[in-house]
Amino acid sequence: MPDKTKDTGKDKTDKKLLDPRDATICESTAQMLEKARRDGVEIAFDRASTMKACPIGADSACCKHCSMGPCRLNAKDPYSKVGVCGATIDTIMARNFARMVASGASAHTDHGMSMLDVFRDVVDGKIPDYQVKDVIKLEAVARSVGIEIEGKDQKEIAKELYKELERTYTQVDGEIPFMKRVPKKTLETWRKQGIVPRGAMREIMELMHRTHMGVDQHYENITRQCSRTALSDGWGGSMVATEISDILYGTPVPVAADVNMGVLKENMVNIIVHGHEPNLFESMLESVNEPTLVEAAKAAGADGINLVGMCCSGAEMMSRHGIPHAGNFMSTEAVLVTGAVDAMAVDVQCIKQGLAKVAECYGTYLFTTNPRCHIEGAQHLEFHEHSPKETTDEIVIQSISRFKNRKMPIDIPQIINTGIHGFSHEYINYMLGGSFRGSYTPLNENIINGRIRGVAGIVGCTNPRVKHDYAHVELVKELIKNDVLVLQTGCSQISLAKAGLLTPEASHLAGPGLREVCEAVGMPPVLGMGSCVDNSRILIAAAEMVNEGGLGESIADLPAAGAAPEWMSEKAISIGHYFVASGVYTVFGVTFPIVEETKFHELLFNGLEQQGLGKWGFSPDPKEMARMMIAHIDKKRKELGIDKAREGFLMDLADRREFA
Ligand code: SF4
Ligand code: MSK
Repeated sequence: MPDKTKDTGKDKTDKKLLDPRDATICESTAQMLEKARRDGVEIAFDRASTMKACPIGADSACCKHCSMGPCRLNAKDPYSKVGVCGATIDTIMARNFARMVASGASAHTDHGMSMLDVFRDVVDGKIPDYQVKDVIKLEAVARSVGIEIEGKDQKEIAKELYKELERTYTQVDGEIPFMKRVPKKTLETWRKQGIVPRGAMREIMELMHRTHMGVDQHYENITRQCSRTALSDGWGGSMVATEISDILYGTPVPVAADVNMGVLKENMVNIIVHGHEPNLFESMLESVNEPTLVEAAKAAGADGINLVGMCCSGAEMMSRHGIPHAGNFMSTEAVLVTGAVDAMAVDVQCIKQGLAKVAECYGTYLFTTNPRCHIEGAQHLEFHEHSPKETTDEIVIQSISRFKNRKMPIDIPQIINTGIHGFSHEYINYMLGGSFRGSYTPLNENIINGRIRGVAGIVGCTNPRVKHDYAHVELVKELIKNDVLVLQTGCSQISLAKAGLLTPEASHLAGPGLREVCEAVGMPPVLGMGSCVDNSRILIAAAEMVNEGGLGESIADLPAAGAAPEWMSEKAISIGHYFVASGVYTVFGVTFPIVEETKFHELLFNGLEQQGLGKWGFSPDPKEMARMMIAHIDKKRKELGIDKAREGFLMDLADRREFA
């Protein structure tokens, strides 16, 4: 632990450390970063300040795929050297990129497959604690993959759906079920390019094989398999995860929810669930409402039990049930510094190992619950879907004992932001079209008539290499100001919720056209759709917009763009690449693992678009990012012949103002 200098309250390494308000725009996180330093506790912001990123790795100009290396190439003169085996910079970068896609896709598809396992056992009556909650969704998903539902009972439909969706993972040859949801022309392009995915297991396995030393050594061919694998995530594993979660736990509809560290309560037993799979969280929701446990909490002197989410399972539970949310990825250590968290239960993905040390410093109980994710120093209490409450009840019991024996002073930043979350693509359909004529027609019409300039999906992580939350907020403000409707998921949704943009009142920050639509419908200009796996909801919304008509024939024709301005995970690369392969211009911030002016760079940033797919973009500056996305949206409007309509709308508006 670093030495403290008592008079300033700062530790001796401070010279290298960022001012907390330069590290984050989240006031709660900044306050807790200050407190952590006073307490002599190190969190990721400070680790990032003191550990410089490796410049060769940042450019992806190194390879360690065999023991003839590791080989380092020269990013400044990329064609001056090759690896010992002769691998060029393009092969090395494409292989590294492909392995990020493979890893990210594995995370989502393994999550989806776990959800499908639970669904099968629920349907077979082996898990009495969960049920099919959303029968309408069950039937809709079954119909969407071609299952005839007339005359069949719920169990029959569910069993058939399980069998069909299992192919998403295991299918050796042929197209996976959700290809039926892909707009015709997009699917034709994929068939032409040979990138229609088979089962995710096969695609990921083949991608790992191809990127082994001495196998695929053509960056274009590696990228094709990259696209196929990423599509098996977005239109496969991730989509199954979202759809099955909705079927089991309910499809989200808009709900008011509180976000930020002020949702912690000093006089209550505070339990945080952090991770990605909803099963643990759903069971915890049952446990914290168990009368005997509530009584036990009261007997320990608490006013009750306060269940709070973080990161993506938090975003999912907030969207589905309005559970309060304490913050995104970069606040998960900081929240423990409050001293108010009695227990944090984690499952999989984006769980920093650093949590264990911080939890130990503040006496918080950290529980790992999934067999895939143990952390040295954390207590492992394995969660079994067949007896879920055994684990979650035990976590609540231990949390109560920690409350009773709290030793740390409590310091909770008293900041809460209330917003509206839970815009599933089904609800967008209903909201815009009304209950009797639910459709995307009004959205398409408002895009065609120019009130809405286009649609942007702003998603992804937060990252201590850049000012936390800043790029998300600035980018989204710039987009809505320019009449671009924003759809959000994951940690980005939490950044914007903390900035107060997930409220109908935020429409005053929108341009005149978007504001008019938001005010007419009573919706925020920024629609929160759930966790990072729920990016599949954005894909479905995009497909619906194409199928509705008037905005081209493929996703690549839409006046739409995507961004992950503060990305950090391999999952984000897989998500980015499935959006690109689906036809979306996708811009990343922070850094991009590639050397510019190489053939691989040209392929990702230009060549894929010429093949009828989308393309990658990069800028660390949110204003520039917005400019790039808006220019792309305007280019698409022009190609669709609807650019004049927007000019007309803006001229009408000027007239109306003049005569007002
Ligand atoms: Fe070097 Fe080639 Fe081995 Fe990579 S595969 S470490 S480039 S020799
Ligand atoms: S949790 S992948 S930091 S969005 Fe889904 Fe957030 Fe990114 Fe993890």
